[in-house]
Amino acid sequence: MAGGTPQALEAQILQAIEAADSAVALESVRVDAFGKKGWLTQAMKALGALEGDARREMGQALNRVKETTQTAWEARRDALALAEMNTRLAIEQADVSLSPRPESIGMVHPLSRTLEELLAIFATMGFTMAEGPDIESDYYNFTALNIPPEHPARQDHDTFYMTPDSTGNRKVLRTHTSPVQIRTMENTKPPIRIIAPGRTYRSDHDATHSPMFHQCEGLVLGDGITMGHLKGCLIEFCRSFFGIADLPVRFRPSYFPFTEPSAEVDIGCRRESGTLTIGDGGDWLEILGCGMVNPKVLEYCNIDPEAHQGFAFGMGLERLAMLKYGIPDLRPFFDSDLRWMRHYGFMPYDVPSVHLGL
Ligand code: 2NM
Repeated sequence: MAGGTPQALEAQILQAIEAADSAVALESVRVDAFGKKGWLTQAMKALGALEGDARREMGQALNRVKETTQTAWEARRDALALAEMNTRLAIEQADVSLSPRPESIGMVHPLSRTLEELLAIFATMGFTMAEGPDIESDYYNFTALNIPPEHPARQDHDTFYMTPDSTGNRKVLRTHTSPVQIRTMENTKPPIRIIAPGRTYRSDHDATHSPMFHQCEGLVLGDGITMGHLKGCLIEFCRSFFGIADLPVRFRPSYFPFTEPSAEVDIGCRRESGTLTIGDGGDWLEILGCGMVNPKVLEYCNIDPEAHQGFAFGMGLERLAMLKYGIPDLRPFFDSDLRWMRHYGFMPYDVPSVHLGL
Protein backbone atom coordinates (compact mmCIF):
# COMPACT_ATOMS: atom_id res chain seq x y z
CA MET A 1 0.00 0.00 0.00
CA ALA A 2 1.40 3.36 -1.02
CA GLY A 3 2.11 5.42 2.06
CA GLY A 4 1.41 2.44 4.34
CA THR A 5 -1.60 3.71 6.36
CA PRO A 6 -5.23 4.34 5.27
CA GLN A 7 -4.72 8.02 6.21
CA ALA A 8 -1.68 8.27 3.94
CA LEU A 9 -3.59 6.53 1.14
CA GLU A 10 -6.52 8.95 1.52
CA ALA A 11 -4.18 11.96 1.44
CA GLN A 12 -2.46 10.63 -1.67
CA ILE A 13 -5.73 10.10 -3.56
CA LEU A 14 -7.23 13.45 -2.49
CA GLN A 15 -4.07 15.23 -3.59
CA ALA A 16 -4.15 13.53 -7.00
CA ILE A 17 -7.83 14.51 -7.42
CA GLU A 18 -7.08 18.11 -6.47
CA ALA A 19 -4.17 18.24 -8.93
CA ALA A 20 -6.27 16.99 -11.86
CA ASP A 21 -7.09 20.09 -13.92
CA SER A 22 -9.02 18.45 -16.75
CA ALA A 23 -11.56 15.69 -17.38
CA VAL A 24 -8.81 13.62 -19.01
CA ALA A 25 -6.44 14.02 -16.06
CA LEU A 26 -9.25 13.21 -13.63
CA GLU A 27 -10.09 10.06 -15.55
CA SER A 28 -6.53 8.78 -15.20
CA VAL A 29 -6.73 9.48 -11.45
CA ARG A 30 -9.82 7.28 -11.36
CA VAL A 31 -7.90 4.44 -13.01
CA ASP A 32 -4.81 4.96 -10.74
CA ALA A 33 -6.88 5.01 -7.52
CA PHE A 34 -9.97 2.90 -8.11
CA GLY A 35 -9.08 0.79 -11.17
CA LYS A 36 -8.47 -3.00 -11.19
CA LYS A 37 -4.83 -2.47 -10.20
CA GLY A 38 -5.46 0.84 -8.44
CA TRP A 39 -4.04 1.92 -5.08
CA LEU A 40 -7.30 1.31 -3.18
CA THR A 41 -7.93 -2.03 -4.87
CA GLN A 42 -4.40 -3.18 -4.02
CA ALA A 43 -4.93 -2.15 -0.37
CA MET A 44 -8.22 -4.09 -0.25
CA LYS A 45 -6.49 -7.17 -1.66
CA ALA A 46 -3.76 -6.88 1.03
CA LEU A 47 -6.48 -7.36 3.72
CA GLY A 48 -6.24 -11.11 3.08
CA ALA A 49 -2.88 -11.16 4.85
CA LEU A 50 -4.39 -9.80 8.12
CA GLU A 51 -6.30 -11.68 10.84
CA GLY A 52 -9.14 -10.95 13.29
CA ASP A 53 -9.59 -7.44 14.76
CA ALA A 54 -6.71 -5.99 12.72
CA ARG A 55 -8.35 -7.18 9.51
CA ARG A 56 -11.79 -5.81 10.54
CA GLU A 57 -10.41 -2.41 11.57
CA MET A 58 -8.29 -2.07 8.45
CA GLY A 59 -11.29 -3.08 6.31
CA GLN A 60 -13.54 -0.45 7.91
CA ALA A 61 -10.82 2.20 7.58
CA LEU A 62 -10.32 1.41 3.89
CA ASN A 63 -14.09 1.56 3.27
CA ARG A 64 -14.14 5.06 4.78
CA VAL A 65 -11.21 6.05 2.56
CA LYS A 66 -13.12 4.70 -0.43
CA GLU A 67 -16.25 6.70 0.43
CA THR A 68 -14.39 9.94 1.09
CA THR A 69 -12.21 9.76 -1.99
CA GLN A 70 -15.00 8.72 -4.34
CA THR A 71 -17.18 11.60 -3.12
CA ALA A 72 -14.22 13.94 -3.63
CA TRP A 73 -13.66 12.51 -7.11
CA GLU A 74 -17.29 13.11 -8.13
CA ALA A 75 -17.23 16.64 -6.72
CA ARG A 76 -14.07 17.36 -8.71
CA ARG A 77 -15.66 15.94 -11.87
CA ASP A 78 -18.73 18.21 -11.46
CA ALA A 79 -16.54 21.23 -10.72
CA LEU A 80 -14.42 20.66 -13.84
CA ALA A 81 -17.58 20.22 -16.01
CA LEU A 82 -19.04 23.43 -14.64
CA ALA A 83 -15.79 25.33 -15.27
CA GLU A 84 -15.67 24.03 -18.83
CA MET A 85 -19.30 25.05 -19.43
CA ASN A 86 -18.61 28.55 -18.07
CA THR A 87 -15.60 28.91 -20.34
CA ARG A 88 -17.64 27.88 -23.38
CA LEU A 89 -20.53 30.18 -22.44
CA ALA A 90 -18.10 33.08 -22.23
CA ILE A 91 -16.48 32.27 -25.60
CA GLU A 92 -19.60 31.31 -27.53
CA GLN A 93 -21.76 34.21 -26.46
CA ALA A 94 -23.92 35.56 -29.31
CA ASP A 95 -23.39 39.25 -29.93
CA VAL A 96 -27.01 40.38 -30.36
CA SER A 97 -25.89 43.94 -31.04
CA LEU A 98 -24.22 42.91 -34.32
CA SER A 99 -26.03 44.39 -37.33
CA PRO A 100 -27.56 41.85 -39.74
CA ARG A 101 -25.62 41.04 -42.90
CA PRO A 102 -27.98 41.58 -45.83
CA GLU A 103 -28.49 38.39 -47.85
CA SER A 104 -28.77 39.00 -51.59
CA ILE A 105 -31.69 37.12 -53.05
CA GLY A 106 -31.39 35.64 -56.53
CA MET A 107 -33.97 36.51 -59.16
CA VAL A 108 -35.47 34.34 -61.90
CA HIS A 109 -34.34 35.50 -65.36
CA PRO A 110 -37.22 36.75 -67.54
CA LEU A 111 -36.30 34.09 -70.11
CA SER A 112 -36.62 31.33 -67.51
CA ARG A 113 -39.92 32.81 -66.40
CA THR A 114 -41.18 32.93 -70.00
CA LEU A 115 -40.18 29.31 -70.56
CA GLU A 116 -41.91 28.26 -67.30
CA GLU A 117 -45.11 29.95 -68.45
CA LEU A 118 -44.91 28.40 -71.87
CA LEU A 119 -44.29 24.90 -70.51
CA ALA A 120 -47.15 25.31 -68.02
CA ILE A 121 -49.57 26.23 -70.84
CA PHE A 122 -48.52 23.40 -73.15
CA ALA A 123 -48.41 20.94 -70.23
CA THR A 124 -52.11 21.60 -69.58
CA MET A 125 -52.71 20.78 -73.28
CA GLY A 126 -50.96 17.41 -72.85
CA PHE A 127 -47.53 18.20 -74.32
CA THR A 128 -44.33 16.77 -72.88
CA MET A 129 -40.89 18.34 -73.22
CA ALA A 130 -38.19 16.92 -75.50
CA GLU A 131 -34.53 17.94 -75.73
CA GLY A 132 -31.58 17.31 -78.04
CA PRO A 133 -27.93 18.28 -78.63
CA ASP A 134 -26.82 21.86 -79.41
CA ILE A 135 -24.20 20.51 -81.84
CA GLU A 136 -26.07 18.78 -84.65
CA SER A 137 -25.30 16.93 -87.83
CA ASP A 138 -26.03 18.59 -91.13
CA TYR A 139 -28.62 15.86 -91.68
CA TYR A 140 -30.78 16.64 -88.63
CA ASN A 141 -30.45 20.40 -88.89
CA PHE A 142 -31.13 20.70 -92.65
CA THR A 143 -31.53 17.59 -94.80
CA ALA A 144 -34.30 15.83 -92.85
CA LEU A 145 -36.15 19.16 -92.71
CA ASN A 146 -36.34 19.25 -96.50
CA ILE A 147 -33.57 21.83 -96.78
CA PRO A 148 -31.31 20.29 -99.50
CA PRO A 149 -27.52 20.97 -99.60
CA GLU A 150 -27.74 23.62 -102.32
CA HIS A 151 -30.77 25.35 -100.76
CA PRO A 152 -30.16 29.06 -100.07
CA ALA A 153 -31.72 28.61 -96.58
CA ARG A 154 -28.43 27.09 -95.46
CA GLN A 155 -26.76 30.41 -96.13
CA ASP A 156 -29.78 32.42 -95.06
CA HIS A 157 -29.56 30.78 -91.65
CA ASP A 158 -26.07 32.21 -91.06
CA THR A 159 -25.01 28.88 -89.68
CA PHE A 160 -22.03 28.38 -87.34
CA TYR A 161 -20.14 25.44 -88.84
CA MET A 162 -17.76 23.34 -86.72
CA THR A 163 -14.31 22.30 -88.04
CA PRO A 164 -14.78 19.27 -90.34
CA ASP A 165 -13.77 15.87 -88.91
CA SER A 166 -11.29 13.46 -90.61
CA THR A 167 -14.01 12.25 -93.01
CA GLY A 168 -14.83 15.82 -94.07
CA ASN A 169 -18.12 15.91 -92.12
CA ARG A 170 -18.81 19.23 -90.49
CA LYS A 171 -21.31 19.55 -87.68
CA VAL A 172 -23.30 22.71 -87.02
CA LEU A 173 -24.57 24.62 -84.02
CA ARG A 174 -28.29 23.98 -84.47
CA THR A 175 -30.05 26.95 -86.07
CA HIS A 176 -33.45 25.90 -84.70
CA THR A 177 -34.73 23.17 -82.35
CA SER A 178 -36.46 21.28 -85.22
CA PRO A 179 -33.77 18.52 -85.11
CA VAL A 180 -35.33 17.53 -81.76
CA GLN A 181 -38.63 16.93 -83.57
CA ILE A 182 -36.89 14.88 -86.26
CA ARG A 183 -35.14 12.72 -83.64
CA THR A 184 -38.44 12.23 -81.80
CA MET A 185 -40.28 11.21 -84.99
CA GLU A 186 -37.47 8.74 -85.79
CA ASN A 187 -37.75 6.89 -82.51
CA THR A 188 -41.36 7.40 -81.30
CA LYS A 189 -44.56 6.02 -82.77
CA PRO A 190 -47.41 8.53 -83.28
CA PRO A 191 -49.34 9.98 -81.53
CA ILE A 192 -46.69 12.55 -80.62
CA ARG A 193 -47.28 15.77 -78.71
CA ILE A 194 -43.99 17.46 -77.76
CA ILE A 195 -42.57 20.85 -77.04
CA ALA A 196 -38.84 21.40 -77.71
CA PRO A 197 -37.30 24.45 -76.04
CA GLY A 198 -33.60 25.22 -76.09
CA ARG A 199 -30.59 27.22 -77.21
CA THR A 200 -30.17 27.93 -80.91
CA TYR A 201 -27.40 29.71 -82.83
CA ARG A 202 -27.14 32.02 -85.83
CA SER A 203 -24.28 34.29 -86.84
CA ASP A 204 -26.15 37.52 -86.33
CA HIS A 205 -25.53 40.22 -83.73
CA ASP A 206 -27.32 43.55 -83.33
CA ALA A 207 -29.95 45.24 -81.12
CA THR A 208 -32.56 42.59 -81.95
CA HIS A 209 -30.34 39.53 -82.69
CA SER A 210 -28.00 37.54 -80.48
CA PRO A 211 -25.72 34.79 -81.91
CA MET A 212 -27.17 32.52 -79.20
CA PHE A 213 -30.88 32.73 -78.57
CA HIS A 214 -33.72 30.47 -77.46
CA GLN A 215 -36.48 28.85 -79.41
CA CYS A 216 -39.43 26.77 -78.48
CA GLU A 217 -40.84 24.53 -81.15
CA GLY A 218 -43.74 22.12 -80.96
CA LEU A 219 -44.97 19.09 -82.85
CA VAL A 220 -48.31 17.29 -82.86
CA LEU A 221 -48.53 14.13 -84.93
CA GLY A 222 -51.37 11.62 -85.15
CA ASP A 223 -54.28 10.38 -87.26
CA GLY A 224 -56.50 13.06 -88.75
CA ILE A 225 -54.63 16.05 -87.32
CA THR A 226 -55.70 19.10 -89.33
CA MET A 227 -55.01 22.80 -89.75
CA GLY A 228 -58.07 23.25 -87.47
CA HIS A 229 -56.16 21.62 -84.61
CA LEU A 230 -53.16 23.84 -85.37
CA LYS A 231 -55.30 26.97 -85.23
CA GLY A 232 -57.16 25.98 -82.07
CA CYS A 233 -53.95 25.07 -80.25
CA LEU A 234 -52.03 28.23 -81.19
CA ILE A 235 -54.94 30.66 -80.64
CA GLU A 236 -55.37 29.13 -77.18
CA PHE A 237 -51.64 29.45 -76.52
CA CYS A 238 -51.47 33.15 -77.55
CA ARG A 239 -54.48 34.13 -75.45
CA SER A 240 -53.26 32.15 -72.47
CA PHE A 241 -49.67 33.44 -72.66
CA PHE A 242 -50.63 37.12 -72.91
CA GLY A 243 -53.55 36.67 -70.51
CA ILE A 244 -56.05 38.30 -72.87
CA ALA A 245 -59.16 36.16 -73.46
CA ASP A 246 -60.26 37.95 -76.65
CA LEU A 247 -56.78 38.66 -78.07
CA PRO A 248 -57.08 38.95 -81.87
CA VAL A 249 -55.02 36.21 -83.57
CA ARG A 250 -54.41 36.09 -87.33
CA PHE A 251 -52.90 33.37 -89.56
CA ARG A 252 -51.03 34.76 -92.56
CA PRO A 253 -49.79 32.44 -95.36
CA SER A 254 -46.01 32.00 -95.41
CA TYR A 255 -43.34 29.56 -96.54
CA PHE A 256 -41.05 27.11 -94.71
CA PRO A 257 -39.38 24.14 -96.42
CA PHE A 258 -40.46 21.81 -93.55
CA THR A 259 -44.18 22.66 -93.54
CA GLU A 260 -46.87 22.79 -96.23
CA PRO A 261 -49.01 24.82 -95.98
CA SER A 262 -47.12 27.26 -93.76
CA ALA A 263 -48.33 30.30 -91.88
CA GLU A 264 -47.16 33.09 -89.62
CA VAL A 265 -49.20 34.01 -86.58
CA ASP A 266 -49.85 37.66 -85.71
CA ILE A 267 -51.54 39.08 -82.65
CA GLY A 268 -53.51 42.33 -82.49
CA CYS A 269 -51.74 45.39 -81.10
CA ARG A 270 -51.73 49.15 -81.07
CA ARG A 271 -48.66 51.33 -81.74
CA GLU A 272 -48.83 54.98 -80.73
CA SER A 273 -46.22 57.56 -79.76
CA GLY A 274 -43.52 54.94 -79.23
CA THR A 275 -45.56 52.60 -77.01
CA LEU A 276 -46.80 49.17 -77.96
CA THR A 277 -50.03 47.80 -76.49
CA ILE A 278 -50.88 44.16 -77.05
CA GLY A 279 -54.52 43.15 -77.41
CA ASP A 280 -56.35 45.80 -79.41
CA GLY A 281 -55.95 48.41 -82.15
CA GLY A 282 -55.55 48.04 -85.87
CA ASP A 283 -51.96 46.80 -85.95
CA TRP A 284 -50.50 43.29 -86.06
CA LEU A 285 -47.41 41.82 -84.46
CA GLU A 286 -45.77 38.60 -85.69
CA ILE A 287 -45.05 36.14 -82.90
CA LEU A 288 -44.65 32.65 -84.33
CA GLY A 289 -44.36 30.44 -87.39
CA CYS A 290 -46.24 27.22 -88.03
CA GLY A 291 -47.59 24.79 -90.60
CA MET A 292 -48.63 21.23 -91.44
CA VAL A 293 -45.53 18.99 -91.40
CA ASN A 294 -44.32 18.53 -94.97
CA PRO A 295 -44.92 14.90 -96.15
CA LYS A 296 -41.26 14.85 -97.30
CA VAL A 297 -40.16 15.45 -93.69
CA LEU A 298 -42.38 12.56 -92.50
CA GLU A 299 -40.83 10.30 -95.15
CA TYR A 300 -37.31 11.19 -93.94
CA CYS A 301 -38.46 9.93 -90.53
CA ASN A 302 -39.99 6.73 -91.99
CA ILE A 303 -43.52 7.84 -91.12
CA ASP A 304 -46.24 7.14 -93.74
CA PRO A 305 -47.73 10.55 -94.69
CA GLU A 306 -50.93 8.78 -95.81
CA ALA A 307 -51.43 7.36 -92.30
CA HIS A 308 -50.26 10.25 -90.11
CA GLN A 309 -50.49 14.00 -90.34
CA GLY A 310 -49.32 16.68 -88.01
CA PHE A 311 -48.60 20.30 -87.36
CA ALA A 312 -45.51 22.07 -86.06
CA PHE A 313 -44.69 25.54 -84.84
CA GLY A 314 -41.76 27.57 -83.63
CA MET A 315 -41.19 30.79 -81.72
CA GLY A 316 -38.38 32.86 -80.27
CA LEU A 317 -38.37 33.04 -76.47
CA GLU A 318 -36.45 36.33 -76.14
CA ARG A 319 -38.97 38.06 -78.38
CA LEU A 320 -41.91 36.68 -76.38
CA ALA A 321 -40.27 37.79 -73.12
CA MET A 322 -39.54 41.29 -74.49
CA LEU A 323 -43.13 41.72 -75.70
CA LYS A 324 -44.82 40.43 -72.55
CA TYR A 325 -42.57 42.18 -70.05
CA GLY A 326 -41.80 45.39 -71.94
CA ILE A 327 -38.05 44.79 -72.20
CA PRO A 328 -36.78 47.17 -74.91
CA ASP A 329 -33.29 45.73 -75.63
CA LEU A 330 -32.20 42.16 -76.31
CA ARG A 331 -28.50 42.62 -75.53
CA PRO A 332 -28.67 42.76 -71.69
CA PHE A 333 -30.34 39.31 -71.64
CA PHE A 334 -26.94 37.64 -71.58
CA ASP A 335 -24.83 40.27 -69.75
CA SER A 336 -25.48 38.85 -66.23
CA ASP A 337 -25.90 42.44 -65.00
CA LEU A 338 -27.38 42.15 -61.50
CA ARG A 339 -29.05 45.58 -61.70
CA TRP A 340 -30.87 44.47 -64.87
CA MET A 341 -31.79 41.17 -63.21
CA ARG A 342 -33.18 42.96 -60.16
CA HIS A 343 -35.28 45.17 -62.45
CA TYR A 344 -36.58 42.59 -64.92
CA GLY A 345 -36.21 39.40 -62.85
CA PHE A 346 -38.90 37.54 -60.90
CA MET A 347 -39.07 36.38 -57.31
CA PRO A 348 -38.10 32.71 -56.95
CA TYR A 349 -41.00 30.36 -56.19
CA ASP A 350 -43.46 32.73 -57.86
CA VAL A 351 -43.29 30.68 -61.05
CA PRO A 352 -46.16 28.92 -62.85
CA SER A 353 -44.64 25.46 -62.56
CA VAL A 354 -44.73 25.75 -58.78
CA HIS A 355 -48.38 26.86 -58.80
CA LEU A 356 -49.28 23.99 -61.12
CA GLY A 357 -47.22 21.50 -59.12
CA LEU A 358 -45.24 20.46 -62.21
C1 2NM B 1 -41.21 26.78 -87.28
C2 2NM B 1 -42.25 27.08 -88.14
C3 2NM B 1 -42.93 26.02 -88.76
C4 2NM B 1 -41.16 23.07 -87.39
C5 2NM B 1 -41.34 21.98 -88.19
C6 2NM B 1 -40.79 20.92 -87.55
C7 2NM B 1 -40.71 19.51 -87.97
F1 2NM B 1 -39.57 18.97 -87.55
F2 2NM B 1 -41.68 18.84 -87.41
F3 2NM B 1 -40.80 19.43 -89.26
N1 2NM B 1 -40.30 21.38 -86.40
N2 2NM B 1 -40.53 22.70 -86.30
C8 2NM B 1 -41.55 24.45 -87.63
C9 2NM B 1 -42.57 24.72 -88.48
C10 2NM B 1 -40.86 25.47 -87.02
O1 2NM B 1 -40.48 27.74 -86.62
C11 2NM B 1 -40.68 29.08 -86.93
